Amino acid sequence: MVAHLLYSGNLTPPGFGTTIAGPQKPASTYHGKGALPVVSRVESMLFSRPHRRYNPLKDEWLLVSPQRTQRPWLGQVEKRPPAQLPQYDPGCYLCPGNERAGGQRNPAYKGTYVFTNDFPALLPDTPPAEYRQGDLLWAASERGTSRVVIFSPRHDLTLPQMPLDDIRAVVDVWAEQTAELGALDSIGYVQVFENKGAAMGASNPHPHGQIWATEHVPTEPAKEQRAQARYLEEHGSCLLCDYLDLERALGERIVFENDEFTALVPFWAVWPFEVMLVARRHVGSIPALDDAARDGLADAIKRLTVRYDNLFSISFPYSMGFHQEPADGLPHPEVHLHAHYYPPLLRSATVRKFMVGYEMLAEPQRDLTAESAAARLREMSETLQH
Ligand code: H2U
Ligand code: ZN
Repeated sequence: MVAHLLYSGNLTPPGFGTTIAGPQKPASTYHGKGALPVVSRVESMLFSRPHRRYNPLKDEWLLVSPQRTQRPWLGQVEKRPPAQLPQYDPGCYLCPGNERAGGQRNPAYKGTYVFTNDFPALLPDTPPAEYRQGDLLWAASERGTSRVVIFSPRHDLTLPQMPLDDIRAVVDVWAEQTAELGALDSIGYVQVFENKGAAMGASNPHPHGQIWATEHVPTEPAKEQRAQARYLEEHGSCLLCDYLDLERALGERIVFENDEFTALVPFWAVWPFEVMLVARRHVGSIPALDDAARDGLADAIKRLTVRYDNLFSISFPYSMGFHQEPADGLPHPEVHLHAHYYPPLLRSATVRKFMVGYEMLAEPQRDLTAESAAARLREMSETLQH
């Protein structure tokens, strides 16, 4: 029998009420602010057994199997990241003054440093072209550029180890780059991201991220933009503003917050310790953040990444990135700036979650509930312990 929830809100997904997609239409309605929904019975009945959760940002479902967290692990174990690195590595292609793999030499930069990727995935001068055979074979040229953003001249630091002012400088670079690239006629979207740690494919421990700017809005932000636009149309309010109100009222998935950003494990999290940093005031892009909000973002990044490092006492790997409004010059009231953190580690420094089998063929699945992940992260100290 399907458990009928005691609560549901104005986030009621389109699949609700149908027999295939999820629970039936719920009894009460939450309007974003005010009375708290009753969740205790739901938690014990539903959340401790296999269930599906809806991701309203992507309009997708995932499977949660909380009863599996105790299963034994005889599979691959990850290498622990090296503990001690030199401040300067003569063999590093990102350290100041060194030659890069492409033959160019980095200047003796003192803070952040941005350069065009020597092996770019996108090229600015790609001539426009399209190939199409009916609805089955379709290809189109894509203009764009890929840049590398070095966060610090120090080879041995990571964001959680950097002083707050230096993280703020990284936020400013993201904002400048988004504005500069977004102003180009050929660019429709600016994707800011960071792969941290070998487990996520980062090619070098020197603290850096990347920016790929493209002509079209890529698949993931486009999916979110569509869902946010539909929500705005149906509810007359912003999806993430309403979601934030709801999560702040419930509290159980909030990790921490400052005046500008809230860090939470989304109800629909897929990666074990997935976190979203959500701007507390409605804003569409990194350049649109004012001075206080940029400080708030730097503070939230530091506090989150320190908690991550403390979780398994290692430099915690993840892929993170921002979702912001398209750079098409049009108003996008539906888009609410946020960052996703997707860390692969599951239960220790060496055991990771694999997105294989069922995830590749059916839908994402997780064992640990979002609520227990949030509780673990809430317990972590905001002072680096190693
Ligand atoms: P990761 O975020 O995956 O570590 O990628 C770093 C980027 O740096 C990668 O895209 C680029 C690679 O192409 N790179 C250079 O542009 N110049 C170099 O000398 C080596 C790496
Ligand atoms: Zn280096």
